[in-house]
This record gives sequence, C-alpha cells and structure tokens, in this order.
Amino acid sequence: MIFDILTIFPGIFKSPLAESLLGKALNRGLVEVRVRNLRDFTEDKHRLTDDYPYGGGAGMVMKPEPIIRAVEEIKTEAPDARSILLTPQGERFHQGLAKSMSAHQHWILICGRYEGLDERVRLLAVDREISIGDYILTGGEVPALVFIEAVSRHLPGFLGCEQSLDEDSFSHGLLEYPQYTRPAVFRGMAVPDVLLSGNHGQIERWRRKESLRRTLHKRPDLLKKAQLSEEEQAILAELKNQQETAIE
Ligand code: J9Q
Repeated sequence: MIFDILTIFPGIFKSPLAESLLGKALNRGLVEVRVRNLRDFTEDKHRLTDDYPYGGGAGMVMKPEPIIRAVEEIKTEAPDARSILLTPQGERFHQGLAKSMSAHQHWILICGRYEGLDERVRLLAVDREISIGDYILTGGEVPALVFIEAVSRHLPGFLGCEQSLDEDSFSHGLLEYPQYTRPAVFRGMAVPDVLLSGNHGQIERWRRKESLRRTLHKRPDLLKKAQLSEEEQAILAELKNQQETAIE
C-alpha cells in the first residue's frame, strides 16, 4: 500500500512513521509512505504555498497550484491513486471506513490547514473528504497519520498475530474487558479470582460480561449498533436490571 502525503510540514511525520508497528511495516516494505513537501511543487521565487483570501478576512488560504500540480503528477504516474482531503467538513472516519479503505492500494493524503484551501482544489483534485472528529486542529497532518495507522492495520501481515485485530474493541462493537498482569495483588487490589482459575470457559464468560458492563456504563451509544448474540443480550438485560436496582 502506498500513501503519498502532501504537506507544508514534512517534519511532523518523522518519528510517528519510524516507531512501533507502523515503523516495522514500513521497514518490511508492506507500506510505503512518501512525504511530499508542497513547497517543492511551487514555481514562484518565494515558493509560496498560501496567500491572502479574496474578500478579506483573517488567516491565509492554501494556493491551488502546488496542490494540483502534486496530485496530477502522482496520478499521471499512478492513475489508480485516489486523493483524500483531511478536513473537519469531511465524512466522519470510523473503523468500518478504515477497513474498507484498506482494500484500495494507493492513497494521496492532502493535509490542509485550518484556515482552508482554495475551493477549486476540492473540485479539481479531491476524490473524498475525511474528518477524524469534531475538534479544531492547525492542519491535516495528525489526521493523515491517524488515517494511515487505522487503514494499514488491516493489511495482511501488519500485526504480528492476525487475531488481535479482530479481537480489538470496535471490530465487534464493544469496549475491551479489564486486563491484568502480575503482581496478583497490587496496593491491596487483587486480580479477579476467575482469571487465576485456569477455567477458560468461565474466563471467556467473565470477559464478555465485563465488556458489556463497560460498554453500558461508558459508551451506551455503541450498544445500539453492536451485533449481540442471544447470550450477550441476556447478560446485558441482567446488567441493566442491576443498574436499576442499584438506583432504587
Ligand atoms: C485540517 N481540524 O479535524 C478533524 N479531522 C480533520 C480535521 C482538520 C482540522 C484542521 C485542518 C483537518
């Protein structure tokens, strides 16, 4: 999979791409990330990538020429590349999108700045607009990293063991159950007995119940979308019942 990043701050990407699983995937050639400085696509003497907004107002607007030049150059070389603009106005990113977008093998990520970019870029060179959430950021660089990480994780071989992807929260729509490691007692707090029992059936049931309990308490909105088995629905009904009796 190839990601071409178009940015005026190429330095931001250095360590996030060098570390951890993403760093390994890059070293192994599973993923290729090409960070492209938009200034290198300017043709004026000052190498300007932004300019004052027509009509006045605060802030600067990204000029169309460098972005269009970069996207067209990449698409001439790789006609199947698709471009994404990271912007608060885009479609909200989520796990399902990350998975489906991992089926496409070449993405161009345009990192806009908060004040915005010339509207003609959107019309001429943006295939899709993506938002990672409703908050203000200075630019699309961090959203681009979020996109790369969430999409790359779905490539076969990205994770050491393939099962941890599907067992993660969100892939089954529930929050993770509580985890413990040694010591068995820490500051007077003991690890739940069931986890030391060696009874794998019981451990699995406990984990499913705790997942449901947490989701009910912290993210009840997720339960509406989750695909629950009969058994899980029964556990959930029991938890809700306990919640009501606790209130009374
Ligand atoms: C470019 N806030 O925010 C959420 N997803 C993307 C963004 C964003 C931003 C500012 C500039 C992208």
